[in-house]
Amino acid sequence: MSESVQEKASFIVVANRLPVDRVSGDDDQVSWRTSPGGLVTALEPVMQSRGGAWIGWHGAPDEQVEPFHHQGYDIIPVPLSSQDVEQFYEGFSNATLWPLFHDCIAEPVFHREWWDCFRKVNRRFAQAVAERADNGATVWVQDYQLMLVPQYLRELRPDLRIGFFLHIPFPPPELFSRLPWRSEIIEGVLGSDLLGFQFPGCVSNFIRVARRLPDVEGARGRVHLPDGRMVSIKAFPISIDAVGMRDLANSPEVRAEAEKLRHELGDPQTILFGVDRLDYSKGLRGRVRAIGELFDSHQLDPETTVFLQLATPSRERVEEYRALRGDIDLMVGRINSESDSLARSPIAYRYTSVPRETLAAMYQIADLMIVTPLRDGMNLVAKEYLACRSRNDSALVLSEFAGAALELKQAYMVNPYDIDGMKATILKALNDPPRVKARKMRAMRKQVFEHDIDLWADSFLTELESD
Ligand code: ADQ
Repeated sequence: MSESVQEKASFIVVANRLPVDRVSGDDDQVSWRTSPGGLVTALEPVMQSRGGAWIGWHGAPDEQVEPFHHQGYDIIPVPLSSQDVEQFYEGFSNATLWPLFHDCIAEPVFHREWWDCFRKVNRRFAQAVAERADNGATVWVQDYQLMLVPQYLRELRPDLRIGFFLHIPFPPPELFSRLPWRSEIIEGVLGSDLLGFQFPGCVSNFIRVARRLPDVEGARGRVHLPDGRMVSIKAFPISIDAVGMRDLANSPEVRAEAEKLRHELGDPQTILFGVDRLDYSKGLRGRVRAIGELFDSHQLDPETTVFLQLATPSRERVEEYRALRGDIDLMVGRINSESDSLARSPIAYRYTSVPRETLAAMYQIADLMIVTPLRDGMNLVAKEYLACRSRNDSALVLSEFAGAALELKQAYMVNPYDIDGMKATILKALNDPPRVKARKMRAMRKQVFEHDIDLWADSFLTELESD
């Protein structure tokens, strides 16, 4: 395979972010490192075998980076100015669409300037793809930041096969209808040949909304447009590299790190674990409240039990995220300061991102994994935990509002708005007999290993490329 950037590509992935992070060496030499993440793991082999390009933003504003070749495929950076970051990314993507699509847990903000910028940047991405795509190429557009790209791209290049996958939920029509630009967004994604969602409820929500457009008809996974085109719409639940995650967790290095971590936590008998981006959709406030009350009432004993919560910094310039961070700091501080135990704090809370190895070690020592989003497209954390737990001696508490709940039916299911219900389920998950837990874990692990990320990518692309 050539090491130079190809002029044209027959397979293109376009996403808001590129799959690489810039690293500066001691000698100020700049290099690029593959970012960790399921999407990259899944799509790298496909791009390498087909000769692909990944088009997206490299992460720093007001900077033009030349295309380069990386690990067998091409990286094509699309520049964003500081104003684009503010209005397209932090604004329309993350303060309008994100809360709107997560059932309005936070109030969506509508600004006409943000919308104008969103259109402008989506055109820029579509233009970049149009210039790079070979005749008849397959293009896979990722996520809510690029919902207008399919339409703009089709206008420029009707010869392409265009797929779109939404990683977050698609809301019910009653909520989606609030969006002043609702028709434009729907027309935007309908530029695709195939539209993928995380779970079937999103498919029906979308079809109900699309049918409101003039002369559009839709039913049973298809939408027919006035120009005679037909768009297929289907659920493709995303997953993880289950074998890769299991092998990582079982490696001697990770096992050693797990032992070290357990010791650093004071060798507790029981470890409860949560790990999320610090996002209001992940249900952290309710989770911390429920566990705090269990410690307060001594239903959880701080002498023997620790709740380890890791939160990855996220969207720190968006107001809702700053407020959330402050709230969690306060709640954790209060619970820890009021604890009777002088030996250790009941909650070990870290606001940081950690390497995959450390995360795998944490999954290894967690007796109870707690995943309680108020709304989530899928939630990969739940699946990663299952992949790492070969001994079947632990339990997963899972929100019924995560896409993952539709596949992981044997989890200890909770309504994350119901604090008392969550407390009772956490205690039940800790105290159920080992054979009950083992049965649940086996069934869920089977589901995750049989439905991994390769299957997800293959089924989407096979469907997109079939006639
Ligand atoms: P996210 O909202 O980012 O993704 P999620 O599915 O939970 O949510 O994936 C988060 C990823 O980040 C996991 O792989 C996890 O291991 C990692 N991670 C979290 N905190 C970390 C930390 N402190 N250090 C290191 N790694 C950390 C969106 C949608 C989801 C959907 C995915 C994929 O919101 O619903 O599942 O896309 O489609």
